[in-house]
Amino acid sequence: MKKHVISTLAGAAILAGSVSAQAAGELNFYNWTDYTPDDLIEKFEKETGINVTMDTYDSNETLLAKLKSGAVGYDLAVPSSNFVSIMVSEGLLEEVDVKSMPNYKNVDPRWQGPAWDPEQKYTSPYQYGTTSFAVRTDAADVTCESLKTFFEPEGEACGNVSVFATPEEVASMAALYLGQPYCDDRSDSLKAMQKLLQTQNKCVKVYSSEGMIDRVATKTVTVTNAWNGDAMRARLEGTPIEYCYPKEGLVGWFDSLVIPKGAENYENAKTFMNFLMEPENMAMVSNFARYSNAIPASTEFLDPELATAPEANVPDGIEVRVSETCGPKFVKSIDKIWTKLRQ
Ligand code: SPD
Repeated sequence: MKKHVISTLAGAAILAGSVSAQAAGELNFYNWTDYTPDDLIEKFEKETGINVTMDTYDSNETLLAKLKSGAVGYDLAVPSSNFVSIMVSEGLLEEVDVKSMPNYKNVDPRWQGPAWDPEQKYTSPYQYGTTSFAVRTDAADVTCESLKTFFEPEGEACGNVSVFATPEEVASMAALYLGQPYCDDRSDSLKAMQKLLQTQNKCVKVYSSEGMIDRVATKTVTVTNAWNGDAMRARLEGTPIEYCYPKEGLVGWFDSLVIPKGAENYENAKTFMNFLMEPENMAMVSNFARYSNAIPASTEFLDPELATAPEANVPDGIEVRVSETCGPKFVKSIDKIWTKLRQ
């Protein structure tokens, strides 16, 4: 009996030990769909012995809601710049001294201490790019010239449009088209935005922030909301697609790694942040997802077509207006407009 007690205790101790040893070797990574290369994760696991579990989301709104729900269990996530300040002010992120990491020296000085994290206390760089729309070049009634094609499509294009499933980015594009500042919560501006989104709604086939590459490849839609990297991937896979630089401009964004509050594997998350600031590793991300990154020395490892790709090079004279963190009045209003639109 005694032996049993001892062995039970020993077993419990071993179990406790093995649980914590296992916990020390885990990393739960929550990232946008189709944004993390498998070979990068395999390399990280091989180099560090840390086992990575992936989960994905479709938008900043989904990520924010998940972190706010408290039911997290994630050690790393990738919000866009305009959501970082919301997460910081709501106490959803762990502090992490990114500047003291060995590979921080590899970050382009112009992206060190960025506006959304001036002391680099919460974020390390992932990728950056633009949001616009793309068209099938073999389709009727589509042109890249203006955001009109996206918001007020005509002819055969109407009924064949795909739009992101969350309001934040669509509202920013609508602001560009309407000539408004971002986050404009004046009632006339909100009314104009609502009217425009209702007009567009009549021509929308799909609201989704995922699966754009397949929908365009199969010609399920001929006009689609798009991030530049996804559009480049679609083109390289043989789809006749053009990423549009409309005269009204594009939305710019920068995605970063952050550690959610209470992350169980905080040290492993830091290890990944540092790992990703290694030029060769960051190049693996850009070669897969086809966006720009903030590690200049990664250039020598990048696929050559990235440097010259039309999707990665904004033509002269086209404005890229970086997305902003909107105030509560605007967020509430646009959520209401969006909910009504999607009923
Ligand atoms: N395939 C997923 C790409 C995610 C890019 N991030 C977009 C941020 C938009 N604000």
